[in-house]
Formats: sequence, structure tokens, C-alpha cells
Amino acid sequence: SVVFTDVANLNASLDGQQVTVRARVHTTRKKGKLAFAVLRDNTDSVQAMAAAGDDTPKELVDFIGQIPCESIVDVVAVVSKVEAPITSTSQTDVELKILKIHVVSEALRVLPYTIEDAARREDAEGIKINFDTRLACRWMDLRSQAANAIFKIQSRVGQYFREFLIDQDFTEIHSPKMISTASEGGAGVFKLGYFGRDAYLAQSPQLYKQMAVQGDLKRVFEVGPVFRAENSNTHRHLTEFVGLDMEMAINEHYYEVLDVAEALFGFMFVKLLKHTKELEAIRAQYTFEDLVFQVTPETIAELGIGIIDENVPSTDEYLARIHNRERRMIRIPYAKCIALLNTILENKLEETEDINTANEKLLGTLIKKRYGVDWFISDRFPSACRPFYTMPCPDDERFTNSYDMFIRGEEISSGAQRIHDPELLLARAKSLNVDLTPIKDYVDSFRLGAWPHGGFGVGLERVAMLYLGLSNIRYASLFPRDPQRITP
Ligand code: ATP
Ligand code: AMO
Repeated sequence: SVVFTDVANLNASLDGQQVTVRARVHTTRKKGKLAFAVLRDNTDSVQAMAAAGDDTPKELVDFIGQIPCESIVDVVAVVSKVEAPITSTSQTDVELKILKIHVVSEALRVLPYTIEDAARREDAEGIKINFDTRLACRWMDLRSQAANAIFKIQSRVGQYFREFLIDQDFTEIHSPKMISTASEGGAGVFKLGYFGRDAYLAQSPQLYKQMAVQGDLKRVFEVGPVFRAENSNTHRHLTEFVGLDMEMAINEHYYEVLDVAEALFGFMFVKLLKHTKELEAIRAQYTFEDLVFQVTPETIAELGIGIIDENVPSTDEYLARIHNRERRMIRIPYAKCIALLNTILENKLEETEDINTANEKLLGTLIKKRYGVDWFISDRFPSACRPFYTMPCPDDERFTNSYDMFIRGEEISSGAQRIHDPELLLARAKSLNVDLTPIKDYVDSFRLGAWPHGGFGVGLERVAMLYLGLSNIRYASLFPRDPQRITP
């Protein structure tokens, strides 16, 4: 059988050797007796050429010149060291002298758009194709380096979420996605037919992850699809997204959940930093500044959180400390966030009022200015803004033991301690006008001895979008679903 050499492995040490390479034709050019082709395999590329003469028939040169760009070809060639480096390809010190070429799969001669179109910087001059056009042919768009890299980073977000929680003794669960009623207050549900009955697509694994804890799994997580029939035509809402959810039994305080959240995201952010090749490819198209997630000693001194150190630690030290639970991210009570906003807002907000998207962004800016970080948790949210299952604060019923996590002034995670007393749950639902009859099983799951517990949910695409400073969540969704789009 034929041994294929990857484009990435072609270099001057192979000078004079015959190789077989499978790659895409990135470009071709014919000039008299010469034909050139750039062969591309993902981020790697190499120049290949043929010159009509004694050993090379003119037909080969003509044939190369007319292969449509993006076709997949097998090339048999001799590796040849070049004198002057070829700067337009990733393999700079060699070119391939083509002996044979076989088209494995021919591309259309007229492409919907070129890879250069898909890779154009957001701030570039001239005509840009719009993102809808790119999405309509996503398999082409994904070939551009930045788009490809976004999904490599996103995959790591999921991987680190899993790795960290498994290491902390969490069990991965798979809850049903077809359910008999809404699982989340507020957001709309998609209805489906279920053998003559109505069923709904799950808006979150919320009720099931809690019931799993009551089944003594005690520390659980899930990575799975979440469906929301919200007519949300915003830069950060999808109708289907990937939910990263966790739920755990707690002993004394919901801070036990926040400790896991902080350590988990700290772990993830530090680990992501090492994927420099992908981060640079994304940065070349979408300008973004690195996420600042390390709290300075001044902030620690002011807020009285975590350990005290004169020096801001290196990322490795930071990771070690997170594991040792020595350092905490900033946690700011909701009422304090409102107070901070009110220092500059003309129309002052009440401390139990919901914060809209613009003010959320503003809050992010204020916190960055004051504490130097893009990452924070706000806790003790007003009862009126949280679902029925959220535990009220024991010291003040207007607020709840709940929290949101923000990066760059936008929400990536939301969670709470949950009510584990069925009578309190019924009372809360009644006061919020939520009918719990359809989820009687859920209420009953707290009647056989219930662990106090809490957890949180994260949107995978939100994390990727905001970690990478992207302006639209659709860039971080492989085949985005929104009210306007259900194909491809
Ligand atoms: P979640 O729903 O998960 O709590 P979210 O980021 O969607 O997370 P919401 O609490 O739904 O947050 O809303 C937060 C802000 O987002 C609101 O203040 C609102 O201004 C804005 N928002 C939410 N949904 C829409 C929408 N469909 N259209 C415009 N803005 C929206
Ligand atoms: P929430 O509704 O806040 O909480 O969702 C959790 C996280 O999911 C992401 N998210 C979204 N991402 C893309 N498109 C959307 N339409 C969308 N809506 C939400 C956000 C958000 O922080 N059951 C609770 C979680 C819990 O308490 O454990 C819940 O679903 O990143």
C-alpha cells in the first residue's frame, strides 16, 4: 500500500526523495511550460511544480493548470530543497517536483466564495462577504484558519470542563432531552408530538441533575444540547446550544459550589493559554485582547479574598494555588454591583432591579477599571430575577443564594443553591405563579430525604465566544440554530 506523507512533514531533510502527498489544491498557475500549484492540508501548505521537458509531458503541465481549486489530489513527487525560502507557504525550504497527479475529488469550478473571503479580517477594507453567506456553506468557511481554530479551542473548553470535574470526583450523566413539561421558568419551549401526547425539548437538564443528586450520585455533570424557543435575535442567543451543567451536594454554604466554579474556570483559562497556534490564527482575523483573569494583590487586599502575596503569580503557580484552594476570584454581591453602576448611571437602579444587557456590559467595564479583571462572579441575585427552584437568602428574602459568572461583561454561567424542602418549593412556586403539578415527580424527589445542593449551567458557545472576544455567538457554533436559521 502507498505511504502518504503529510504536508506538515515535508522539509529539506527529505531532499531528493520521492513522496506521495494527499492535499487540497489551494491555487494553480500555468506559465508557458511551467505549472505551479500550492497544495494545502489544513494550516500547512507547500508549493508544487511541473516543467514540460524530457521527463515531464506537456499534458501533465496542462492538466495541473486546469484542476479546480479546493479539489483533493494525490501527488507523487520528488522533494526538492529550494535556495531562497518560499514565504507564501508554511513549508518554506522545499518544493515538490510533480511526477504524477491524480484527482481524488474534484471541486466545482466556481466556488460559492474563496477561503480568502472567509478569512478576511473584520476590520479589512473593501468588500467582505457577510457571515450569513459564509454560514450557508459552513464546510467551506471552516477551512479558513480562524474558523477551524475556534472549534479546536471550543473542543478544549469541553475537554477541560470534563477533565476537571472527573478529577474532582464528579460523575457524568445523560438526562433525557424529550420531556413532558417545561424544565426552566421563563424561556420558551419547543413542542413535539409524542405518540398522541405532547412532549417538549429540554430547556436544561436542571430538574434531572437535581434528582440525580437525590439518587445519591451527589456530584454530577452533563454536557449536552439545550433547546430554547426564544425569539432571540441577539449576538449571544441561540435556540440550540451546548450546555455544560453541574450539580453537587453541599454541606454548609453555596460558596462550596463557587469554589468548584472558580477552580474549574481558572484551570480552563490557564490550560487554554497553551494553544498558541490556534489563538494566533483566531487573533489574525478577529482582534481580541487576552482575557485578564488573575486578581492582583491590591484587589485581594481591598476585597479581602484569598491569600495575600506581594507578587502576581505566574500561570503555573496560579494553577497550583487554585488546586490548593488558596486564591479566589472576585465575588461581588448583586446589590454592590447596582451600587457600582449607580455611581455613573443617570437613571438610578433599584437594588432588586434586573440589569439589562447594556448595563451588564457597563458593569464589566467598571469592574475591569476598578479591579483589573475581565472575570467575576456576582452573587445574591434578587428573588424576582431567578427561577422558582432557587434558595432564598436566609438573612434577606428579597435576595437568593444564586450567582452569575461574567467574562468581558457578559454572562457565561448561572447557578444557585436549590430549595430542597418540598413545602418551601411549593410555597415559592405559588408566590411566583408557577404551576408545579406537571413536575410533581420533581417535587416528590425531595420527600425521601434530600441532600442540600447547588450547581450551575454554562453555555459552551458563550465561553468560546467571550474567551476569544468574538462579537457574535454564531462564530462559535458549528451549525448555528437561531429563529432565522435551521439549515444547513
Ligand atoms: P439566561 O437566559 O441564561 O439567564 P441570558 O444571557 O440569556 O442568560 P437573560 O437573563 O435571559 O440572560 O437576559 C439577560 C439580558 O439579555 C436581558 O437583560 C435582556 O436585555 C437580554 N436579552 C435576553 N433575551 C433577549 C432577547 N430575546 N432579545 C433581546 N435581548 C435579550
Ligand atoms: P441559564 O438559563 O442562565 O441557567 O443558562 C445557563 C447558561 O447557558 C447559556 N445560555 C445560552 N447560550 C446560548 N444561547 C442561549 N439562548 C442561552 N441561554 C443561556 C449562558 C447561561 O449562563 N438551569 C440554569 C442553570 C443552573 O442554575 O444550573 C439555567 O439554565 O451561558
